[in-house]
Amino acid sequence: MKLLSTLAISAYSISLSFLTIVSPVHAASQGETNTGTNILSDGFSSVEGQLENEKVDFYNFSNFDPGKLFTVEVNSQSFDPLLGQLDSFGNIIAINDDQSDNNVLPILTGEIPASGSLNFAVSGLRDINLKGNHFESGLYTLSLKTFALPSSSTNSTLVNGGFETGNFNGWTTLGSTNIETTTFGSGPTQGNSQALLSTGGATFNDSILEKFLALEDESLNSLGKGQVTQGSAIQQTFTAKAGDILSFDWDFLTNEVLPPITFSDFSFVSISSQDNSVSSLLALADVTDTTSEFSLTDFFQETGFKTFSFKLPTTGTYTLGLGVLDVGDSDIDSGLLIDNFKLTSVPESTSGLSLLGFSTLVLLKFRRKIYPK
Ligand SMILES: [Ca+2]
Ligand SMILES: [Ca+2]
Ligand SMILES: [Ca+2]
Repeated sequence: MKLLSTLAISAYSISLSFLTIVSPVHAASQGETNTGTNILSDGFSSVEGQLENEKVDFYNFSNFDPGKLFTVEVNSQSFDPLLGQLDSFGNIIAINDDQSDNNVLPILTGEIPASGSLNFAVSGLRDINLKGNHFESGLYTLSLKTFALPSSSTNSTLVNGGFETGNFNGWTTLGSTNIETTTFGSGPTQGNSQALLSTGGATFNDSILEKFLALEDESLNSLGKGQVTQGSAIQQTFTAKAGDILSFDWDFLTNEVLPPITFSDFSFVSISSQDNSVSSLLALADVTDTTSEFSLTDFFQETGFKTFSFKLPTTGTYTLGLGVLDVGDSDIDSGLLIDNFKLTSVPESTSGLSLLGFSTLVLLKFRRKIYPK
């Protein structure tokens, strides 16, 4: 309700050579709906607009809670839009033309700044400098959603590890995440459902993902794959016993075709324990690992499914995170299929032997990295 009473939206349009205010400044007050502006519920607003060719429409949304996250997107049936975010001085902060490799509608995400206000520009395709260099026109809807950074509760054990509920029950997600079936073209490895994380769609930048997964600042860049731009992640917090083996199946997919190797999108896993005895972040695969296999999915290439396993050293609460990231730029999507998450209890006396039964090389490599000291 706070949003209803304080949200203010203003809109104006700029042509190539001069500034014209094409619609009066909107100031939404409680219980009032301005023409074309719908403040539907707490955290969600939408504005109907009409773009003219060689023009750019600007919007200001204010009085939001700083630190909350936002997703803003433009939908149009009649033209190919582009979306920009500007700072309070009018400098371009972010531009998106197409939200994914197979969707030309734009989407932007981020954190609401200290000012509590957000500035957006709607233009036509390829007008990346917001100068009105386009010949697109027609009706569109600008939709803005704000929400708090999702946080997870602790499950008594790992739940919904195969996504057979058909949703993310038990998990917490941030970004572009979907449940997929066999029609996707690869997997699942267990049951009928699996999860797909993607770098296309409503993805978030690395610092927001690090906050979401309780990782240190810059830790995703520190994996050495290049400058991370955006991605998606899921996590689950659960309790486990000492010696339990956590395992899951994963398949990294990408449309990135080498070269250039600078855009080495990759996927990762993070495991941490509440007692800090485990604090681990590992790359699962990057684009260089996918060249050998042609994919039957929407992606060009994939690694094929592999199994990751990890022995949990102590009884306690663990948080498991997984993600897929764009590197270098925000173009050309990559994805991560995951399924069959399991906690396997192993009797203490046989745990060493059983451990070797899992993908030994992978496990030894990970253990070395996990216990660096
Ligand atoms: Ca577009
Ligand atoms: Ca499954
Ligand atoms: Ca990419």
